[in-house]
Amino acid sequence: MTMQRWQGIEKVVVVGLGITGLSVVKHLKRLPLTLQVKVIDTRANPPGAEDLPEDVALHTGSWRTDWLLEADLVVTNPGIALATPEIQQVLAANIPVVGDIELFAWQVTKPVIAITGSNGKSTVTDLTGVAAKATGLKVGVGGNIGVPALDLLELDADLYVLELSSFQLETTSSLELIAAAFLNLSEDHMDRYQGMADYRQAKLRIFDHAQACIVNADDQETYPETKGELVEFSTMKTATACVSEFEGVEYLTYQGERILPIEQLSIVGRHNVANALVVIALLYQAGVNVQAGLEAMKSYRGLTHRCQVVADNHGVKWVNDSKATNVASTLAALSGLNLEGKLYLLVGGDGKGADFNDLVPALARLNVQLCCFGADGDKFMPLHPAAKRFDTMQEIIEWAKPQLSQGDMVLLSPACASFDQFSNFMARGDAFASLAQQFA
Ligand code: LK4
Repeated sequence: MTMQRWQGIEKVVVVGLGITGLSVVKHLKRLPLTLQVKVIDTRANPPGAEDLPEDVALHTGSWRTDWLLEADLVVTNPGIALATPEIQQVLAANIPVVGDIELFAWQVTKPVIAITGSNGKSTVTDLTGVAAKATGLKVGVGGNIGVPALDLLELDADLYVLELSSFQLETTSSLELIAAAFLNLSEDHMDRYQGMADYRQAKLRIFDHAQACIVNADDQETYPETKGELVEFSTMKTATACVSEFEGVEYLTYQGERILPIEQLSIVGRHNVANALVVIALLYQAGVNVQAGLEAMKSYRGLTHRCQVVADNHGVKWVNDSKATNVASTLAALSGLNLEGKLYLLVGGDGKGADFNDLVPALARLNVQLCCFGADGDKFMPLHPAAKRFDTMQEIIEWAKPQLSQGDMVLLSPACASFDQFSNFMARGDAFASLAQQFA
C-alpha cells in the first residue's frame, strides 16, 4: 500500500512490548514520518524494555488512558483482547486500533501468503517458506512464528509467508493475500473468546481480501459464508488438492495431477499429509514452481518443539512436543503412536478454559502414565486411572527416572499454553530437552 494511510497520524501508542512491540516501534521509527511514539505495557517488567530506544516513552505496570485517548493510532499486541475496557474506550473515541499485521499490510508491496487454523499452521508456514526458497525466491517467513512480520519488511523479499493467529487477524482489516489457508478449527483460546463461533469468525477474516481461499473439505468450519473462489484440500475425498492412489501407491495430487508419493515425505501422520497438500495448494495459487520445491518438501523434517526427539538413550525416547498448546494438537501426537513400553505423557499448564475430555479415548488405547503438572494439572487427573499430580516437569522427571526402561517414551505434549510457568512454549520445550539430556 502507500503512505496515504498515515495522513493525519502523528501520535502513536503501542500497547504491549515484547518482540512484537519492539518490531512495531522500530518500524514506526523507520517510516519517513515524524511520529511521536509511546509504549504502554500493563506488566510491571515487560520483556524487551531494555531494548527500547531511549527517546520512546514507556509506561509499565498499569494503563495510561490519558496517553491512549490523545493518540491518533493505537497499535495493540496479540496478547491484549479488544474487549479490554481500556481498548473499548479507545474505540469508542473513534481512535483506530490496529495490530502489527495491519501495519505490515499498509507497507508491503510484494505478494503475501498467509496461513491460519487451530493446528498445523506453523508447519505449513515453515514448509511453504522452505519450498518457496528452494525455487530460488527470496522469501520472508514469520508472523506468529519466528520473526515478527514488520521485521520481515527489512528483507525486501520477493514473497512473504505469514502464520497468523486469530488474535492477529482480529486487528487486521486490509491485508491483501495472493493465497490464504484456513487449515482446521478445534477448541482453543476459550479464555479469550465467548465461544467457537466467535473464534471461527476471527480466523475467517484471513479470507477478506484473499485471491485464493484454501479450505479444508474435511472441516466445513473452515469455509467462509460468502463463497468466492475456493480451493479445497482433503485427505479423505476428491478435492483440488487431495490424495489419490495410483498402482497401489498413494500420491499427493493437485488438480488431478500426481505431485509426490506420500511415502516420500519425511514428516509422518495423516495431519502432515493434509499440511503438505496445503503447501502445494498455496505455492500453486501463488504462482510458485511447485516442482522446483519438491526436493525441499521431501527432506523437510519438521519444526523444533513439534514432536521432536530430543534424546534417545538406554532405549528410552524423549519427545518434545511443547508446541501442543491445545487438545487437538496432543491428539495428533498420540494418533498412530505405537510403543513397545510405557508412555510417560506430560500434560498441563495454562489450560485456557478448555475441555480436556476428548483425550479420554486416545489415552484409554495406550499403555500410559499420565503426569499432570502446572496451573491446570488438576483438570487432567480424571482423564485416566493412572494419573499423577506434580507441580513441575522437573518433579515428574525425578519421579519417573528410576522407573524408565527400554522401549518407554517420555512425551511432553501438554495440550496447554505455557504462560503459567514459562515465557512461551519454546522456553518450556528447551527446559524439557535439558531435563532429557540430564537423564542421558
Ligand atoms: N500491555 C500488555 C501486555 C500484557 C500481557 C502484552 C502482552 C501480554 C501477554 O502476552 C501474551 C499473552 C497471550 C501474548 C500472547 C498470548 C497468546 C501471544 C500469543 C498468544 S497465542 O495464543 O497466539 N499463542 C499461545 C497459545 O497458542 O496458547 C502460545 C502459548 C505458549 O507459548 O505457551
